[in-house]
Amino acid sequence: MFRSNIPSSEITPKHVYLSRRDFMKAAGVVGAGALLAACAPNAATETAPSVLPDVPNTLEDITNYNNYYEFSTDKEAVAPLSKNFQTRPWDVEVSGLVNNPKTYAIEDLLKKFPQEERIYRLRCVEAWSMVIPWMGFSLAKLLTEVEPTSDAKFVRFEAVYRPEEMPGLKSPFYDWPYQEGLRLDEAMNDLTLLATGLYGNLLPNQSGAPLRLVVPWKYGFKSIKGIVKIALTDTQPKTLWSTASPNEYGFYSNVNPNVSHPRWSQSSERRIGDLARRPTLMFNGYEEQVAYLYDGMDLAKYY
Ligand SMILES: Nc1nc2c(c(=O)[nH]1)N[C@H]1C(S)=C(S)[C@@H](COP(=O)(O)O)O[C@H]1N2
Ligand SMILES: [Mo]
Repeated sequence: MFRSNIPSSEITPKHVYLSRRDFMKAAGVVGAGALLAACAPNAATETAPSVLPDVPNTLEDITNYNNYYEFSTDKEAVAPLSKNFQTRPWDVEVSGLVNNPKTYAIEDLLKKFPQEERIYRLRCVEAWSMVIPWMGFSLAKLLTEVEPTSDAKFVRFEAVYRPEEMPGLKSPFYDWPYQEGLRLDEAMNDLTLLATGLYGNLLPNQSGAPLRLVVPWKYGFKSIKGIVKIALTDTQPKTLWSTASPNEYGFYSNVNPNVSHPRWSQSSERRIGDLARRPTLMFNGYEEQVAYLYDGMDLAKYY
């Protein structure tokens, strides 16, 4: 199911996706779990999930089970609470250690960079996951245009802060605005996406409209929504989650089944819409594309 680098010209605007249940039926997956369970009763729950295919989640699931703490910590409340959030006009400031700082209106970004579809797994740190057909463009394209200087080592992202429209911002537990960061080489990897759409349409508010990051090999919280600022820096940026709870959330936050969260295991996950759990894959299954970024690093130390 994984596709990337598909030119927008090759994408049919209205996709027809098999429903999850139809796909499972067609693939004959229904019986596989039972079969494996019979062969290896003790390992049944750990073994059976690995045969489950990566089917895109429904738009219904993707847009009614969201983490967006500026609105609410209740995943099902984000959709209704964000319904009237205003995403136009919307400017994105790209600044810091770059030769060509620029503020882009969202329309300019949509016009300037061809939008391609990327079907990515999103693995939340809470041990659930989804498969999401995004639309967007590689962050690398935008960074190349603003030209990071030779001093630039990191990219800092800042989300919109609008307390009058975002009731969750009243929470005193977090250091608002939501911010995130990547090392420059992580940001330049082609997988790193600035997402503008979902299932061929513009992003719904609850998914981070009009612009959010998607870093598919990292825990979901790195994929910051409602981006208004992108800045190149020479020091590692602060992030909301590592500030809130540094021993639970580090700067890197690469999906790693071998490094537990202090309060729960990360070795398996529940795919929204599936009954059985499945094993969590190193780098969320994108090891081949991103492992080189961490050569020689102790990933238990740099979690
Ligand atoms: N601005 C902002 N971005 C955010 C969050 C948030 O609370 N605020 N939550 C993060 C978390 S924890 C996850 S798992 C993903 C969820 O993205 P989704 O709702 O599109 O699945 O968004 C991330 N981006
Ligand atoms: Mo998350």
